[in-house]
Amino acid sequence: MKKIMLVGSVGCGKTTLCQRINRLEQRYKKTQALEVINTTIDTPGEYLERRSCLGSLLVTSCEVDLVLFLLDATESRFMYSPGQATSFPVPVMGVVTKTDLASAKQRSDAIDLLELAGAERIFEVSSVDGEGIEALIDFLSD
Ligand SMILES: Nc1nc2c(ncn2[C@@H]2O[C@H](COP(=O)(O)OP(=O)(O)OP(=O)(O)O)[C@@H](O)[C@H]2O)c(=O)[nH]1
Ligand SMILES: [Mg+2]
Repeated sequence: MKKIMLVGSVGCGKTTLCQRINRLEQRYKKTQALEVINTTIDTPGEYLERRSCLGSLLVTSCEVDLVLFLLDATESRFMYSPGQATSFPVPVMGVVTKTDLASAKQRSDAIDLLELAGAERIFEVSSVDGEGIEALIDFLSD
């Protein structure tokens, strides 16, 4: 399994996805600090949202093979900068989350925004109904 770090704004579904890809029980827990779960590093949404914390994400990304930029398809805020992926020393993939709640337009807008942020490849997932989870796990298992 590739080592990954999950990045995304508060409540976008990082911890829930982390539980899903590590086949753990689904349990809500607010992320307060960087947390290592097997080969996954979960991060608090505040680290992306507070510009002063961005350095911590960059330093920690040196420990992983891949960074995943998550974006909640139903969220109107966009916390990534255009091309932000290029500031990371490892490849960045995009993950559109909460597809079970999103319209087709919200999903395609989220894909466009993750491309704008510089994500190389984009996955669409729902941690609730399981859409896209196996495809993501397969990709991470390569
Ligand atoms: N419907 C739906 N809800 C989801 C999905 N993923 C997460 N949620 C819900 O969204 C809320 C926030 O999920 P978290 O995984 O805690 O979000 P997070 O990105 O880890 O948030 P922080 O730790 O605060 O940065 C929870 O109530 C989850 O149950 C999804 O795919 N579909
Ligand atoms: Mg969390």
